Amino acid sequence: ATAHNLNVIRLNQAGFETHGPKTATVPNPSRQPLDWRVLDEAGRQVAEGRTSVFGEDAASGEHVHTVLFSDIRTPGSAYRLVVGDHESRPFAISDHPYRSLQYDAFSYFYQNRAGVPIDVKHVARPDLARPAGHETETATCFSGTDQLGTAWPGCDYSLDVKGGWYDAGDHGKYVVNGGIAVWMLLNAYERAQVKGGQGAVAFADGKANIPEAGNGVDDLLDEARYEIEFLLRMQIPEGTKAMVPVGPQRRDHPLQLTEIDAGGMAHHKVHDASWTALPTAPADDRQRRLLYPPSTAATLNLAAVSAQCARIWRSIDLEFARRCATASQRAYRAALRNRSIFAQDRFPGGGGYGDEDVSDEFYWATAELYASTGAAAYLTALKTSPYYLGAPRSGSTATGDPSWSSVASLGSMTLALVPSPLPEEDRVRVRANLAASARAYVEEGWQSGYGVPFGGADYPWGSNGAILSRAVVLGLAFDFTGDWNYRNGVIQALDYVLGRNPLDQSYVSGYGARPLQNPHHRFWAHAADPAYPAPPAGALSGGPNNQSMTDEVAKTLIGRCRAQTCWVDDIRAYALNEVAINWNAPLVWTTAFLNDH
Ligand code: 9MR
Repeated sequence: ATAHNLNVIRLNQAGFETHGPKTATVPNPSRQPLDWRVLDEAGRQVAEGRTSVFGEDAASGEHVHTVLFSDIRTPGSAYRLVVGDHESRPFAISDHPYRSLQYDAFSYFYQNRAGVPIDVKHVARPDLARPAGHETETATCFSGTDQLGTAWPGCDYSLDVKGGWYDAGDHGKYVVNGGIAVWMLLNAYERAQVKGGQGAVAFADGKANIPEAGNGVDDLLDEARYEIEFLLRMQIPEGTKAMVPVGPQRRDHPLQLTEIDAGGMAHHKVHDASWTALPTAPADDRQRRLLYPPSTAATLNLAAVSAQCARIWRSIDLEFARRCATASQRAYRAALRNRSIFAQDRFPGGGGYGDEDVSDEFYWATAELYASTGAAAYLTALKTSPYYLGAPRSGSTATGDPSWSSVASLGSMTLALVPSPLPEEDRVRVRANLAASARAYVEEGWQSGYGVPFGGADYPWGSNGAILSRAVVLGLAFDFTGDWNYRNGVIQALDYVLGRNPLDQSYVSGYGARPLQNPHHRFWAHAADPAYPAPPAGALSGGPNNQSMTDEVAKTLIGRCRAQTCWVDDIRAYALNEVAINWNAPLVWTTAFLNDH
């Protein structure tokens, strides 16, 4: 779309809560406030006022005004906001504007399952059904020479690593990203259990359209378990040796490999020998699937998530809970033995997800194990961590942003939320630190012309996921403090991804007047080949990225966009417009949170 197609009044295209905050942003050079009014369906004026002149906004590059019209508290389907000569699109006000999005965002996970057919009964359109991809997936280790000249010997075992979710638009499965995504879904479950009420039954058995509905177990847990079973399969059997790079190494050089006792470690990832073409339906992939070396990060990620699994399933399926507990302890021990084995981005065919600082992963895994077992030894270990209770670190908020490479906040959220023998004063402190992060995010929202709780003039790969992951911290901070600024911050984040942004774009498929349509996805690839389906509703684009503009579309924008405008709805634009499990998970979390009141 070109600029003249855009509506200059930018607001959440999916609608507003009856009693919630209602804000819009209008780019306009005027230094003086402008008159605004809101009309109802019949064209009657229901509110009026004057804009606030925000001024120059760094992330959009615009001079903007903001409009606050929260006082309209009558549900309606087609209000319009008028500012000067401009009229917004019709927007709705309703009690639960996020109810269907919660389930559509959740369905993303089912529809990206590997190893099983996607059944027409469980999708919104027949063309979204597909045969199973990678139905059998017994993989052995990469052998041969990597892109930077390391000779890898391979391994003398293979693992059955079927199942789980595809990571994103590609067919890879990566333990660290699978782990944080499943953790976030399970955290939504744990949060709802602690709080009780409506949220605790939102994903009760039969509420979601997945094959397991009716099996007596909460649907959210069924979906999460599908991924956990895969993560457990990535763990290396005891008594197994592996060749790995030990310690920091030169990034641009062949690696020095050493043999280790790898039992209990997790392989970092499994993917094809080379990237599958776009489009490729999962069932049509004929390439070899390979395991890539174990890493400390993946191992601790597995330790963390399987500990969370152990405590949740204890009352639901004891056998599974025990399997998780055993896997967690094995992984944790293996990581303590092999503390600095880092994944290296040097293999063709998949993403890197490399991370050479695993101090936060140690903290997270230890926190999960402590919350699950209450064993004092874990608390002792936690107290030696620089992240304990979200201790401030330079350059970031008290608890740090949640992301695949930065997981300390996940540990802090668990310590703050989950009942455990944690000393009361420590629980108070970790909650206060989460609230301090939330407060910082809210303040960044005040510094943003579009109200987004993500300041600064630079937006990273997956910025929409980063923003919604902050909104998870905001949501928990609201639960802990009752401060409505934090709940409003969650709404501001959703307002932004649903249309209150300089591109006038809903980044969620199927929602809003200008929804995401052409995500980078190998099956939802209608934009590349009409034989493939368009995306289902409820998928979130990675979003604007002015930091690593690596794909062919993004490259054409370098130097020609400001952070929030470095985006195109183009299937080729993997650095801007891919969809991914770690971005859809906070979309589920935040919509479930808002629906729970
Ligand atoms: O989300 C990841 C982002 O933080 C990285 O900057 C980027 C480049 O390494 O990779 C992103 O993850 C991709 C992964 O490597 C492969 N599957 C698709 C993921 C989303 O784009």
